[in-house]
Amino acid sequence: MLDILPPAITRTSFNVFPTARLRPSPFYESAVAEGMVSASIYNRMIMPTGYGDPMAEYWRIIQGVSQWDVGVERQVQIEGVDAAALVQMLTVRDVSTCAEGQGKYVPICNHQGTLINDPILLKLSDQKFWLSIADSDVWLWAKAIAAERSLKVEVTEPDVSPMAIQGPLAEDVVASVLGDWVRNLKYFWFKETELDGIPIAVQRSGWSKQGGFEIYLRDGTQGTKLWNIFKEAGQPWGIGPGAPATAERTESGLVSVGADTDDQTNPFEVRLNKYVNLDLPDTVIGIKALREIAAQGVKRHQLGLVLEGELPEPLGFHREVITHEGAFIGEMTNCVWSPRLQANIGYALIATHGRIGDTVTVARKTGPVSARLVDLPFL
Ligand code: THG
Repeated sequence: MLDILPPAITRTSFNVFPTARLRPSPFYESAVAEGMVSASIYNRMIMPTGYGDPMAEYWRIIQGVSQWDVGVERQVQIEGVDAAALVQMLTVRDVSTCAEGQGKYVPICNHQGTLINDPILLKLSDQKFWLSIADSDVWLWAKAIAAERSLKVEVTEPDVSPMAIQGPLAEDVVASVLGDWVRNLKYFWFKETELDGIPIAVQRSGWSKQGGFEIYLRDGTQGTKLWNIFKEAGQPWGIGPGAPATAERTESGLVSVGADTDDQTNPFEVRLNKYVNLDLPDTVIGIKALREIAAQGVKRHQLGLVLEGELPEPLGFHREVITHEGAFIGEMTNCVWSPRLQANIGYALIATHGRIGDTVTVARKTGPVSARLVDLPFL
């Protein structure tokens, strides 16, 4: 059994030059103290991606409990008498049934029906919402739409930064800190509360399929204190640092907008059909385009790839071309060694005539590699 994960595609050693433009997360000092060795840039912030022991970090998410600095998931706050109206204009999912204290996964499209973000919506009150965003400028987008449509709302980015506690033992850790009531939180539901004077919101969520919570810190000066409370409380369960894991999320079939999608990708192509309601009014941005796309039928779909070869070979910066019987059929958008499947796996964004069971060829940097198209999720 090959018990390693791939190194970064290009080994680098450099420091990030701090500027006022590149914002630190409130948990940045904690991530550094935990021994962060790699990071990515997300929403013009530094997102830790590794702490030097990729296998331990992977298995901690699958079997234990892992603590993540995901302060990069910024909140776009929409508040005012027209807040609910603006939120519905921004997402192609029907959010009229979202209750106070509930969260929902809400794809955002542009006017062409192209997916531009996939936030979690949190309804704080009838006139106050957060969009917990992925990596694109939803604040600019929402402010512009609000102004162009003369809506009575205030669109801001408040001082709110999530920290994730993920893995099968996360519930025990979070309950030990906050109380057994957290065990009754339903998926994406949340509660605003306080912990030792630190204002927080607690939600059952997180970018893995292993279960867990996110603690939304509402005072950026208290990041280190909050981190350490959970770090110490989690010791009996073996808590340790980690980050959103490419291997786990790929095995689990989660979409990474911006990585798995390009400037043409609509929600239907990446398996998000169930979050689109074509009956929503025309004021919903992108809904008219999506109705047309649905009527014409999509041209591409997202499938899994299981590649041949027994050595980890991650994707790096560029998508790789997929051919079928010599002809271009699509692209591989991510690729990672799966410790549980003992293979390189990835996603194909591929013409709809590419079918589950087909054998295709991926043009890798090291040469052509044979791969099988499979259904998602892998696990
Ligand atoms: N946490 C918070 N904000 C976020 C993310 C997060 N914002 C950006 C990014 N992650 C949003 N993307 C996703 C994508 C999928 C899921 C969560 C966030 C997810 N999906 C489940 C699934 O696909 O099976 C369930 C979706 C459902 O059916 O409701 O969990 O991680 N704060």
